Amino acid sequence: MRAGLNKIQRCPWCGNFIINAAIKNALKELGIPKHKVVIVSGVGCSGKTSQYIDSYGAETLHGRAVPFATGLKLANPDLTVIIYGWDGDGYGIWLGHFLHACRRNTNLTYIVANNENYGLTTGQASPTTPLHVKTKSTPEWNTLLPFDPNALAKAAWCQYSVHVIDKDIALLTQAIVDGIKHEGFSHIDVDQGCPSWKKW
Ligand SMILES: Cc1ncc(C[n+]2csc(CCOP(=O)(O)OP(=O)(O)O)c2C)c(N)n1
Ligand code: SF4
Ligand SMILES: [Mg+2]
Repeated sequence: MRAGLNKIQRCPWCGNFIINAAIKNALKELGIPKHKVVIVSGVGCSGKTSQYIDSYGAETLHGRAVPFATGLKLANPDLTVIIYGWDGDGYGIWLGHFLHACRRNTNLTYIVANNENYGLTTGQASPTTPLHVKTKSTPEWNTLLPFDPNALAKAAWCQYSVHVIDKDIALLTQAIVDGIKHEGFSHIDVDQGCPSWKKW
């Protein structure tokens, strides 16, 4: 249990603040007590999310939050398990975990803070970086087409896969409420503002 929350270590105006607030709103609306919630994250700017929300939490390895959370839920089916991940983490390094979780349909809620870059490592291109934009790793322009995470999820038979923007906290909260209520694997891709690196 994270009773004493950690010092904030994110840039001002980072979209992760809004997503974290929406998670808190959703848990409050559903009336789920904090001892029944586990936030599982990997490595990235959002990695400390479990320390900013008063519940149980686990910070796992880069890209490994999905299998960790799957084991947790299978062993403790009464828990509400929320995975908080990112584009580089979940769509890049370990895309396979995401797609197989869609197929397996374990009752988990997977929120992806998709800022279209590798923020923590100072703004390299990720699998969702738009074509032709400049990043740290593509100093002229990004020559690769981004993929559509919701289309991938649906191709892997995910029955609840939505795309929302962090600016609309009411819609985001509702998407998380619906995702938690969905009995199976739910995927919420959030268009996340990253004022430090996402200049497009
Ligand atoms: C196995 C492994 N490879 C690489 C890294 C270095 N690393 C840390 S965060 C990160 C990328 C983060 O990008 P993203 O997942 O999109 O999260 P963001 O910081 O943008 O929220 C990388 C490559 C690592 N920690 N572990
Ligand atoms: S680099 Fe981007 S995602 Fe990371 S804390 Fe700063 S604004 Fe947020
Ligand atoms: Mg990212």
